[in-house]
Formats: sequence, C-alpha cells, structure tokens
Amino acid sequence: MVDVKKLVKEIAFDLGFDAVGITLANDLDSSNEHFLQWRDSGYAGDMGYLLRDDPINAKPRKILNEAKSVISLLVNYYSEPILDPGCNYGRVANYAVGKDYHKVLKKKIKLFQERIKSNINCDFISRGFSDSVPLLEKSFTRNSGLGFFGKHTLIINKALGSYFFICELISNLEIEEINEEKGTCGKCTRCIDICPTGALSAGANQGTPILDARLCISYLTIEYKGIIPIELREKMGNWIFGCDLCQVVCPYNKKIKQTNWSEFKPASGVGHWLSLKEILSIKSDEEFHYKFCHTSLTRAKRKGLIRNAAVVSGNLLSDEALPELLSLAENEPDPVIREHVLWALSKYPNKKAQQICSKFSVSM
Ligand code: B12
Ligand code: SF4
Ligand code: SF4
Repeated sequence: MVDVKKLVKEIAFDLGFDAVGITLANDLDSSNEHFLQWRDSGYAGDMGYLLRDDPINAKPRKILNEAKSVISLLVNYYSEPILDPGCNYGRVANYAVGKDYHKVLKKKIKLFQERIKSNINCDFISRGFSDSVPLLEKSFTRNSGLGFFGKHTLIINKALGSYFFICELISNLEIEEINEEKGTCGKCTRCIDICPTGALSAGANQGTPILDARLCISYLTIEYKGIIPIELREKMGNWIFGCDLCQVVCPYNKKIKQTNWSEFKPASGVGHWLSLKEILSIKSDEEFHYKFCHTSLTRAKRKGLIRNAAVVSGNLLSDEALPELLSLAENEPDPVIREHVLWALSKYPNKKAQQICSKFSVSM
C-alpha cells in the first residue's frame, strides 16, 4: 500500500518545491464571508476577476467536482536586491525580477501531476494552478499547515518568510491533513507603519488584516490601468512595478535563503532595477512584447509601464529620463501616458520642462 502523503512530499521536494502542505477540500465559509465583506467595501478596486457574481473563492469543488484534498506548494522566489543604482532607475518587486512565474509554475505543476499519477494505483483526477483561478489560495495554504496570515495580509512561513509563490493542486486524493503551523505577528506593526500609502490596517473583524488594494502600489503599478490619483504618485517613490516595502521590514524575512530556482533569479529576467530612460523610449507594443514577454511585466503592458516610469522619473528627477519625457510630451498620443509625463515634467526645475508644461497648460 502506497503512503500517499509521503509520496506527494517526496515528489514535491524532488521537483524543487520548497514546502508542501495538505488540507481537506472543504469550503472555507468564514474566509469566503470575509472576502465578500472586503470587496463590498470597495477594497478590490476594479480587479474584474474578483468582482464576479458567484466567485469560486473558497469552494474547491467548483473547480473539481471530485475534490477531496488541496495540496499547497510553496516556491521561494527571493533574491537579494543589488544596491540602489540611483535616480535613473526604477525598482522592480522581487517576485517579478526573473521569469514569469505563471508560465514556469504551470509546467512544474504538470510534472507534479504526472509523477503522482504514475506512482499510484488508482484513478487520479486533479487541477493545478498558481494565481490563475480566483481561489483564496492564502486561506488554503494557511489551513494546510504552511503558515499564518501576517498583518501585511501575506502568508508567512517560519522558514521561508513571505517571499514565495503559492501553487495549489486540488485532487481526488484522500490524504490526511497536515497540522496548522502556529505563528503570529505579536505586537509588531512594522508593515502597517512603513506602507507609504496607508493601504494596510488591522480590520474591525477580530483584527483581521485588511489591505485596501486601491491604495496599494502593487495594485496601482500592475493591475490598475487608469490615471493614478495625484496624491499617491509621490508616495510611489522608486517602485516601477510592484512593491515590497511591507515585506522588506518584516522580521520574518530577515534570515531567509535566496531562491534555488534559476528561473526566478535576476539574471533570468529583468533584474531588480529598470533604466527609466530605456522604458520611456519603448515606441510600440511590439517592442514592449519583444523585451518583456518572458517576464511578469507583460501584465502592465507598454502603457502601464511607461506611465509608472514617468511617475518614478518625476519623483527621482532622473536626468537621463528628461529627454524622453520631453519627447513623449510632444509626440505620445495616449492620454494616460501624457497625463503622467506632464505631471513628471512639472516636477523638474528645468526651463524646457517648464516651457512644455506651460504649452500644455500644466501648473508647476
Ligand atoms: C488580488 C491579489 C492581489 C491584490 C490584492 C492583495 C490582497 N492582499 O488582497 C494586489 C494587486 C494588491 C496584490 C499585491 C501583491 N500580491 Co497578490 N494576489 C492577489 C490574488 C490574485 C487574490 C488575493 C485575494 O483574494 N484577495 C482578497 C482578500 C480579501 O483575500 P485574502 O487576502 O486571502 O484575505 C483573507 C484573509 O483576510 C483571511 N483571514 C485572515 N485572518 C483571518 C481571520 C478571520 C477571523 C477570518 C474570518 C479570515 C481571516 O480571510 C480572507 C479571505 O481568505 C492572490 C492569488 C489568489 N488566487 O489567492 C495573489 C497573491 C496573494 N499575491 C501574491 C503576491 C506575491 C503579491 C505581492 C507581494 C506582489 C508584489 N510584490 O507587488 C503584493 C503584496 C501586497 C500585499 N501586502 O498583499 C502571492 C502571495 C504569497 C504569500 N506569501 O502570501 C499570491 C498568493 C499569488 C501566488 N499564488 O503566489 N495581490
Ligand atoms: S505592497 Fe507596498 S503599498 Fe502595498 S501594502 Fe505593501 S507596503 Fe503598502
Ligand atoms: S512586519 Fe510585523 S506585523 Fe507585519 S507581517 Fe511582519 S511580523 Fe507581522
């Protein structure tokens, strides 16, 4: 008789996953309720996939009818950022410095499914994914014994910290649960205190942590497609894609190991810093696609990334970016890009920048 739990763990570690946990495929009613309250408060912004009428959320059997268990797999993506190269560069969040994790992990999960199937003598049915269906992945991960919710709303694992991706495998395997990992933030509030936009708060519901996505730099720079509210632009600082500040200050991330996954190392993707000048000079969607199609930056598209680069340039007063901003102000037809470019130029104490701003009636 095969020890399924042992087998699943062995295969997972053999494929390079950094941690594995198991929970039953039951509906998570209290998490679902919390989610619905959260989005009804408007905190989901305009992330359409979270606003559907009957979300999958906490119901694994909506994804796989025969579901008996949910296996959570963690993938450490952390790489130490090199020193800040200065005012001509925008910072990329750690999860996005290497290859696009959706693509890399999809292949890995498929291998995981195939290996389990070939090792057990029963019908094995499963669905696997990472961040591609609207299931409350963090709640299932917490229940599978892999960590606890930190006040930054991410899952913290005592060995890995919080810089990891979560993958889920929902299947008809009947496996015993792994006990919940106990842990807590205690009195610490560093992430709430450091967040430049005030996106984090200890919610009213038993102190359940709340993130207002509309204020989160990660949402604004990756998911949000429109005009970034003026009062939030300076608070973005040098973040051009995503934000890690609430993780950088977390004591659970102080002694973590760098990733073993070559795909997620900076050399496989764009790295931790992007030249503002290079981003602002991308002329077409094709050029953008050619440069970034293997990375997570595709989510922002050319328009979003140039918009973000303009804001960061205005915040850092990048000298290298100035000629590109001037050229965009004269020639770029997209109204969202133009709005942010003119805002950035209004920050420069430079004659040409001021002339362009008065030409387009922007107050300095
Ligand atoms: C939408 C989304 C975002 C949004 C909103 C984030 C958020 N915190 O909700 C934005 C764009 C802002 C975002 C940002 C980031 N994201 Co994101 N995101 C998601 C996504 C797709 C859905 C999350 C969701 O449903 N949010 C809605 C809220 C209400 O749900 P929740 O956070 O799970 O809240 C639960 C808890 O509050 C819990 N709970 C906790 N305590 C208690 C106590 C009680 C009593 C109760 C009842 C409930 C409860 O109940 C709620 C419901 O489950 C998930 C993937 C997925 N399918 O799950 C990735 C995911 C959460 N993101 C991830 C990452 C890596 C990031 C970033 C770090 C990327 C970056 N560097 O820029 C940032 C981190 C920002 C932050 N501090 O959270 C990882 C997190 C891994 C981890 N360690 O936890 C995930 C899991 C993707 C993945 N598969 O790896 N993200
Ligand atoms: S990712 Fe940045 S903006 Fe979002 S909650 Fe964390 S510190 Fe705040
Ligand atoms: S910084 Fe402190 S409060 Fe925030 S998640 Fe880490 S331990 Fe918890």
